[in-house]
Amino acid sequence: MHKKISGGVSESVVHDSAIRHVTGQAVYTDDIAESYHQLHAALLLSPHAHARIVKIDLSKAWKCPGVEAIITADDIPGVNEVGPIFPGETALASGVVQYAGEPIVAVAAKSESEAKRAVAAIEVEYEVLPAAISIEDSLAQGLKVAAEHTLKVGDSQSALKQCEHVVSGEFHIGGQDHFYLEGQVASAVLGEGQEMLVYSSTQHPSEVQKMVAQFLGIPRNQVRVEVRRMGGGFGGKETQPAILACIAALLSVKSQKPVKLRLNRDDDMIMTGKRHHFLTRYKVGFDNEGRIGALEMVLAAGCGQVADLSTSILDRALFHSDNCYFLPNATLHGIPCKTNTVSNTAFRGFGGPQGMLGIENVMDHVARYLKMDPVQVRIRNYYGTADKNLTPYHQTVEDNIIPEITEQLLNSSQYFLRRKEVEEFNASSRFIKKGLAFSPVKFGISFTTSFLNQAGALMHIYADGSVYLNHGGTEMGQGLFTKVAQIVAEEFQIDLSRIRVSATDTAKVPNTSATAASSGTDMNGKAAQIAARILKQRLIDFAVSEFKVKPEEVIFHNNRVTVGERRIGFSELVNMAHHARVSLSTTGFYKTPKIFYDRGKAKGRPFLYFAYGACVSEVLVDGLTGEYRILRSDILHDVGTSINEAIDIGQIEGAFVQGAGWLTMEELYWDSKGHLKTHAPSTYKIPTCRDIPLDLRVEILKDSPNQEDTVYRSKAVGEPPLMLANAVWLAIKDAVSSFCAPGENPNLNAPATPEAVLKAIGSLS
Ligand code: MTE
Ligand code: QUE
Ligand code: MOS
Repeated sequence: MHKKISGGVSESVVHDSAIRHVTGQAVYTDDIAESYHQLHAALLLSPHAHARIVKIDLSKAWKCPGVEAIITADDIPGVNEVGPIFPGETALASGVVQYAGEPIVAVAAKSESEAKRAVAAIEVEYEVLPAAISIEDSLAQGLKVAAEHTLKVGDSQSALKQCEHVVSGEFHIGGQDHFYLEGQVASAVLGEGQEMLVYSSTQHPSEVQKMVAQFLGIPRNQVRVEVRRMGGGFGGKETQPAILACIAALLSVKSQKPVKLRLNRDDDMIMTGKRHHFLTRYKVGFDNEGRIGALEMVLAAGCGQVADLSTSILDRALFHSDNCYFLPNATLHGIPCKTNTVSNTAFRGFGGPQGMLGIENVMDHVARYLKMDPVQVRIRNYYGTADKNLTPYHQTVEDNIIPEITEQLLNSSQYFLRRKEVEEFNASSRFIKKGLAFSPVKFGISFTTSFLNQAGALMHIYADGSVYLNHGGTEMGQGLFTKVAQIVAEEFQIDLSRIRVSATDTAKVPNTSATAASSGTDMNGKAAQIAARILKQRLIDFAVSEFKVKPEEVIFHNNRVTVGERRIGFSELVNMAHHARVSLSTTGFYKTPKIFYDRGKAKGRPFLYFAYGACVSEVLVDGLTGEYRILRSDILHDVGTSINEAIDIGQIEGAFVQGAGWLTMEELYWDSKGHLKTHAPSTYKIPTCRDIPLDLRVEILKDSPNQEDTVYRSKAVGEPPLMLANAVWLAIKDAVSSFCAPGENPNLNAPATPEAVLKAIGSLS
């Protein structure tokens, strides 16, 4: 057999920046060398949740030392607009402020502290207006950021009347701060001819380019956005970075100097959007075996002051309100509630986690009501074949592997044996109870807005045989650059070390989509593969004419090319092709096939395929304090054929722990005036190494290639495993329920903080 290349597809190579990450050599936006006349910006944020701006007095601020530029909404030469879907969303408040933390004035000065001192000298007069803070406030007043939306299959209203049992309930699902380690930052550098170069920590360079161009009133070809990496994005850097970039760019134009705007942690948490919190209400009808006959569910999403991506997020929540379960009759209704709080935005899972937790809570309610094991109820309701595979959005589920995953995981985790042990333990322990839960995951892959499913790549082979690649995706720690480079190495059959992926740059690949919806590798990997195949074909054509062989006699393997009887080094062939005047540069373009969605009819095939997984979690709950530990979590997750198992396992572990944080300890609290009280790690607790399961067992599902023609039959992995953490919340709920009589369904909200756990126990009879 041939010797293999080093770093091809399916090899667990380390992240291309791993060493730089841990040695501090990785360059983030704030680390880029500053110019000698660099300016730093600071923002004045609204102290009120809702108010009219009566007067802004900048006279004292202008007199502060070091000040070089001050801007308000009145100074914008183009349009004050950052709305990703709907117009009317501003970078700087104009006339009114709609949340506490909204930026009103920006100052650029020689140092950050001088800029902050000038901000403190700004005088603003407000006329305070009434504010809606909670989802309940918003529902009562009928405030919305966009239209309501419904998915419908069958006839839930009449079916509910036929069901043997009907139960209903409601619960709150909290939001979540992204808590990326690197905060939001943008650095604008004005070049010759008023060209604007923006270094932005963004998942969406093309959108930053578009918004900056609009803001300054110049064409997009005058704006270039570059991002080498982010210190985490998690969805928080899809739309939010445009606000900072627009402000930094305009300050740069006004001062004619480079300007950097970097938020500190408190301002970042106060000013930028988070995961949507939800109020979920349900009514479910089922038979004696726990089979669901009808479901009506209302998802009220707390969107904040403007829409941002809320409509798409609520859509995705509705699309995941079935999870793995066949609902013959369902009406799923979404309400995008407007509140005078920061506009919420994308966060890993993009509404999917909230939708999925809703139905998981329903499954639990049904099982407790019938006094059945929740696993049995779940399995009984799984999507099946033929007449049991239609989703509420009328896509059929054709790649369902959740039954196999379930069987394998229940066995490997010894679920039923441990269920007995938990019951025995609980029978003999009065104040400390154990809880055990199983939860499946099915997550739809593709942007549900079909046109976003496109990606591009730019590839050069230099005459020495080294390969330079740029694609539209951004690196935020998820390992995208590494995976795409592995794909290119595999295509050319050359070592990974010969491939360089350069910083994402709007001048190299234009009009890109956000790196989001977990589809970074699916799409950019394909675009790079297409580019590589174009160049490879040119090399084959060259070899065929040069050496008079048939195309099939040209074979790439282990850094060499076999051409008939000859063996030529890859770089040698490249150099020969160059001398024969063969073009060694190309673009690659990919668009996801098969997908479409008619939002008006709420029908279509929004997803190319589904990613699956399941988790069993066991917890220990102290009924006197509400405190708990996750004792053990077993995960079996589907990544199709893995491009890099080490990276995939990292994604599964990271997403699961992030999900567990969301559902257990991360609590956002706004007071009645709309001030976020949890705006620093002192009051907002993310999971640390002490909070992960004492025993965490992660397995990738073996021999499960993607049924669809994705790159090397892999599956997206970025978001789906976050929802495995539903099992942790359900396990806590299971422990809570053992403090009460059989058949009762405790009313537990998310996050299940110790306070929420105590409240749920206290609410029981
Ligand atoms: N992993 C790390 N380390 N950092 C991140 O910011 N973002 C997640 C996920 N994994 C994120 C991450 C989110 S929200 C998405 S959509 C995907 O990565 C995006 O990258 P991908 O499509 O290349 O998987
Ligand atoms: C998942 C996502 C996104 C999505 C849909 C998904 C996402 C995103 C958008 C979006 C939709 C409409 C727009 C736009 C963006 O949709 O991240 O600019 O006009 O940005 O299912 O992750
Ligand atoms: Mo991820 S929420 O789609 O950036």
